[in-house]
Amino acid sequence: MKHYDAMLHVKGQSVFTADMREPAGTLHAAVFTSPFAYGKVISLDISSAETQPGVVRIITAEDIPGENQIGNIVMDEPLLAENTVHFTGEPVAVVLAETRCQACNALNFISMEVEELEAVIDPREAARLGELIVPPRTFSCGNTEKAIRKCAHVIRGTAETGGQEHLYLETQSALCVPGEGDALHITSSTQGPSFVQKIAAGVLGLPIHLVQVDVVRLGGAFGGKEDQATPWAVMTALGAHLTGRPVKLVLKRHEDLVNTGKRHPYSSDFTLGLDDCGKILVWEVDYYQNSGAVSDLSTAILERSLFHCTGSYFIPNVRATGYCCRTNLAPNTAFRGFGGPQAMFVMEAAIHKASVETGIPVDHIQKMNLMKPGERFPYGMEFPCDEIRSSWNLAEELAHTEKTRRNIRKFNSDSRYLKKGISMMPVCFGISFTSTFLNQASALVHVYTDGSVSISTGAVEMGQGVNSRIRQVAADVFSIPVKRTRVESTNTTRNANTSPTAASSAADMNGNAAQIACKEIRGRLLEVASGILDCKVENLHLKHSNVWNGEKATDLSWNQLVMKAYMNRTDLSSHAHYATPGIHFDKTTEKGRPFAYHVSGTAVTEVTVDCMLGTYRIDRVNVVHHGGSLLNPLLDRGQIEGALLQGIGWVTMEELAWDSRSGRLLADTLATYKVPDISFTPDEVNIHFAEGEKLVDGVGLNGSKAIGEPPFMYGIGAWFAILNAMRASSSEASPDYTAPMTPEKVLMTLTGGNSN
Ligand code: LUZ
Ligand code: MOS
Repeated sequence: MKHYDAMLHVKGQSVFTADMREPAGTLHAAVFTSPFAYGKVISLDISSAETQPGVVRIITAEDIPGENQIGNIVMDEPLLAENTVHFTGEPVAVVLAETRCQACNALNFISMEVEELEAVIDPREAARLGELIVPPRTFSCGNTEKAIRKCAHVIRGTAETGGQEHLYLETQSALCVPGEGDALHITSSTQGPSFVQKIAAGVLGLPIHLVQVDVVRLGGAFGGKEDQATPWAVMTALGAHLTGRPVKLVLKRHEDLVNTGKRHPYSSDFTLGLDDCGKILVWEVDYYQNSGAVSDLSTAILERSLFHCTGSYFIPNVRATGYCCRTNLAPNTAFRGFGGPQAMFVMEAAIHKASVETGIPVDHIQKMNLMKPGERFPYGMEFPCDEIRSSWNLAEELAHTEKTRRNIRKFNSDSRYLKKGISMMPVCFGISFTSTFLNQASALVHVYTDGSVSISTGAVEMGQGVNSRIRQVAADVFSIPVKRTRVESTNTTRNANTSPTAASSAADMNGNAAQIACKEIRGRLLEVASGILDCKVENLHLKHSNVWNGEKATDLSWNQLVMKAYMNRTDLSSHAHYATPGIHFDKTTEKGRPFAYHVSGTAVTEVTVDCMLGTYRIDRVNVVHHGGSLLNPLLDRGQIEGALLQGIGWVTMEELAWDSRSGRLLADTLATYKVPDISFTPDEVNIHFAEGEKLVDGVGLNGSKAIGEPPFMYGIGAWFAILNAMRASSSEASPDYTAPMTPEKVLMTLTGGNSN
């Protein structure tokens, strides 16, 4: 089973938004953004830019016919800044010109006077100033105050994780073509076509049905196009609405890096209480989330941090509080894991610190506290299976951890500058949008008279292969070759009110919707077959592109059946809706069953650190992953490899830095923002899929589990493996639990220097 886009990709035939053939008369947009992190706008002068060659129109906030509002959860985000600018890179004006060069050139002639205000970029500072987007939120269970008194060890500390640039290959892009009357057709590189549709309608003051949004595929997204594709698409809609001409906007890489939000940096305080054997009794944590200048998805991301505050461990007494801190950075946003990785890093840091302070080996503390079947998460949901412990045990076996540790000790005692390290990273990630209402999807299936099949769903193909999975499911229901099916572009006119392709749930939900629709058509077709063959419908089924009666193939082929059904005036189309069953959550008590299920696994990471240079190599990662009964092992493997490396990048070399005064992003080119490349890829990545929990019918997709996000968190193990190696060089290597662990930081820590 191949990823069906692979052939188009290697031939360069895949169409991305920027590749779309532009209709005659298309205008090109460029966006003037704030050069200031925070300030009152005194004046904005566009007059000289308007006279530049090719410029047709310049749009500012006052031209917006509807509401200047693109917020999705909290309504605090203007499309174009009005009286105040809140971050460097905030859109202020949109230039429309005949060519892209002319539009970009005109940006240089716009001038804005701003009375600068003091920018805040540190989340704790923002919290001190009372700059919270929403009131703090707390999840709790048991009684931490009482239980802490019984603890033999109380470990306190702080942990920090940095942001992360999505670095999707395709930058944010959109093309809007005006239609009849006020109708608009937007092609957008978005994960959430219905969001773009709704928000474009609101900004233009139009009913939603006048705006059609279409998505063919994205060149990667990773969460960066869940909310943040919207403004650019809406700008093209605004331009097309105001000029009556098509408008195209494709961000340059530098613009994309500077103007769009990242993974949220977190700064956290923790208290971990253990008994004298290392059993964890108490977990208290405060997350200071650097939300950026407006809310975007920050509140939902913080919520997921709270859900994952205990990582893969059972802890009876918990109090976790999160603060969405408003700062003068570009609004931080969804990124694979969605607040989960940030929370899990804090948990692992606390366990590591407990090991340092108590002398109990870190893997002993981890192992003895892993979640067991029947135990409950702080939010009340029961963990039904034993996949965390079983993946851990199997990972120890496959990586020969005992022998490997011996070898590492031997190596380290013989080697002066090169030191090896190892870590275990258990992962348990909840599957479903934490906002219950988003857990719905729809599909529209047509069977044409030649027997070919067309499927439309709300899922967006972004390289992850969701279309391949959906085609597999449809081909399976009809028992026809996959090549007889096609997944259409994601389009708001065919599938309405859809959730974004996010939360690892798109294949599960849209695949189930497609399956329901296909089964509906199959039922009708078998009724027709029973009339033709004069036999009971219960005995008939489809197999190998043919109708079968019990164990025997009949003379009726798939193609003939479809044609006969059509001549009989049978409906060969179906629309279906899927809503994830059995989930609910009560935000007043913060208890419920928010997830359809959990995905669990364990990674064992081995590294070598050059303690003279501070550089490191990831030697080997062994992963045991519980993926259910795999629908497409090749795609699953690809998702795990990609997520693992992306996770390793986050905790090792990917370092975002902002100028602390101006709030300007310093790592704003690929020369200064480093991501893992092929030569940094671990020498050996072994992925072992393990079967485990059997999902009930209609949960997961044909027994397979979601794959998109959970493996990202295996990468966190790299940070702890590097620390482990550093401590072999110097047991004084002070673990300050700050990610990323860049080579500079390794070197400075080992030489006692200051990494700043
Ligand atoms: N997006 C969202 C997500 O809106 N809600 C979620 O719970 C979520 N989880 C993971 C990734 N994206
Ligand atoms: Mo996401 S972080 O868009 O699933």
